[in-house]
Amino acid sequence: MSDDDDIILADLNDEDLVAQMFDDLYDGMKEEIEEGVNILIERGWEPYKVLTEALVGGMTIVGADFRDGILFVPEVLLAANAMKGGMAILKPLLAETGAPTIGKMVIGTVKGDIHDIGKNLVGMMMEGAGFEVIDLGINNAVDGYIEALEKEKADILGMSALLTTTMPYMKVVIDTLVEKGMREDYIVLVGGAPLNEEFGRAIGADAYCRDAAVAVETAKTWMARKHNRASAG
Ligand code: B1M
Repeated sequence: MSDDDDIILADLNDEDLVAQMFDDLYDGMKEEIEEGVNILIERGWEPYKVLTEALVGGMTIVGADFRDGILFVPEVLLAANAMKGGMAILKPLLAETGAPTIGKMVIGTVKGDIHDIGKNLVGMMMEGAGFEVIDLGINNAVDGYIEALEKEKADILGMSALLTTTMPYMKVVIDTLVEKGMREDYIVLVGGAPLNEEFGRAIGADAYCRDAAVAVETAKTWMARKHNRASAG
């Protein structure tokens, strides 16, 4: 991509600019993404269109290649960071225009666990896919999750655990949701290296997500089901 140095983004037409932004996002070029976003906004693009067509479109390619083992964590973190740069410009504009988000997720690493790289990646990819993400950080006790779910009127609870000693805490959170009669109000997705599908099922989660790309796809699927249920009922 050495030719990229010679490309003047402002000289490209919209279609070529978006294609170039896909490449730049893939290559984790944050400044170029920020510049591209600013150019599209100056050309009169709605912030939501910039988000979905230029950023989410690019991130979909990154997510697919991550899932297929073509891209690895460092590259995805760079792409996510570039995306965050673009999103930081769009965030206040989106808030002004009231553009719809696909859904709202509260996510956090469970009590006793301070690993947050994977959770952060999931949060970024979810934001990239158009979800609003409330990140509770690390070492979250059940009360913190429940308070946030209620306060934020979230659709999805995402929990992360990287230790075999902390993953059982996810069941504590889900059991508490059941006890409080709140379990059916939320889609519960879990992830983290030591988990697997069987564990996800055993603790009563809706789905285990192997990685960030799967988390995005799973969240979209479950949100569509939720909307279908709501419109049927
Ligand atoms: Co720790 N650590 N660590 N560690 N650490 C592991 C997890 C370990 C497997 C290393 C090993 O021994 N081989 C091991 C756990 C063993 C076990 O439980 N059986 C371990 C240990 C033992 C420990 C300590 C106990 C070490 C010690 O102090 N003696 C300690 C525990 C601290 C604590 O939490 N209380 C500890 C500390 C640390 C650091 C602080 C040094 C650092 C964390 C830094 C940070 O996160 N800011 C760290 C790191 C970096 C690791 C390894 C090397 C890498 C984890 C990582 O970031 N992976 C890890 C070894 C490993 O996993 N290979 C290890 C990259 C990340 C992108 O992947 O987190 O799996 P991952 O996330 C993926 C998916 O799992 C999924 O999507 C992500 C993106 O694709 N996903 C979700 C994750 N969360 C999700 C949530 C979702 C959906 C999907 O919600 C919907």
